Amino acid sequence: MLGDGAVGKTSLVKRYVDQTFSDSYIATIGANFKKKIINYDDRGITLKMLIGDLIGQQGYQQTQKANMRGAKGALILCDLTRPETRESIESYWIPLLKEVLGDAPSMIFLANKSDLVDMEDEELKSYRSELLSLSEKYNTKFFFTSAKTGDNVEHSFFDLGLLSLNQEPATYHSDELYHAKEDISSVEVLDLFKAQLYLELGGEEFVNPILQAQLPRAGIDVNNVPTVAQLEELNERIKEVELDFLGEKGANKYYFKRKSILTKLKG
Ligand code: G3D
Ligand code: MG
Repeated sequence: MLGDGAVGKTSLVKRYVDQTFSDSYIATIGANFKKKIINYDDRGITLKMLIGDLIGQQGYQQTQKANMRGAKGALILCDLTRPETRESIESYWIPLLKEVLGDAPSMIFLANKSDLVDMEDEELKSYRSELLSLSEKYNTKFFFTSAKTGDNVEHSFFDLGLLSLNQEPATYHSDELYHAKEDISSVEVLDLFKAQLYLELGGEEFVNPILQAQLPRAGIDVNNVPTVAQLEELNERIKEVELDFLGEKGANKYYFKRKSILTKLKG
């Protein structure tokens, strides 16, 4: 767990391992270690994860480096209410991690305390786009997390575990989906539709038959680039399917989320 002081490293580990959150802040001196077992049932893998929660105050480099040794990956946190903590990811934490682990460490960036900010806020939009370009630059991903509500906490450790095993995380998580980049191609839209179904239904084996049936009905052939009208038609058709197992309310919710993905389409 890396990141400046008070970004929420200790709280996030506590939330993940002990399922608790407390508001009293005691600065970590040195490092604390906790264990967690993760079962990747679909891959037949059980991972025993040792989580090192390090002192975040900059300057304690010897302590920090000593505790990074042997690590298989890192969650690097910043605090959504303090933009300067995001800047230290690149100016301080990545260089330090690379010194110890070599050029391409497994890492995921976390923007923590999402419960304290309004996600639609203009300032937040620029924060988000900074994070997006940071994660693209380092060929990884980021999550908005909250140790208080637990939002995306499981996803973060789950995916870091996979990266540490040199395994590709399975698919998008909801955060990336619904905060999709602007100006995406129609193929990317279709890919996100698929990812959304995957999330909602929990696996390829459920998603593929639905798409196999619905794509031709919307006139989509995966060998050709889909048109906007075809994607809109597909959205309608997926909604029909979802009505069956989600009911009106649930089906509508996802229908509008996909519609919002469609608005990101280039042109
Ligand atoms: P650190 O280990 O990175 O130094 P801590 O950070 O986990 O000790 O957290 C520092 C402060 O931020 C604590 O509050 C903690 O409760 C708060 N905090 C951590 N994560 C979150 C979060 O997701 N949401 C909110 N609202 N607060 C969070 P205090 O008030 O004791 O300083
Ligand atoms: Mg701490």
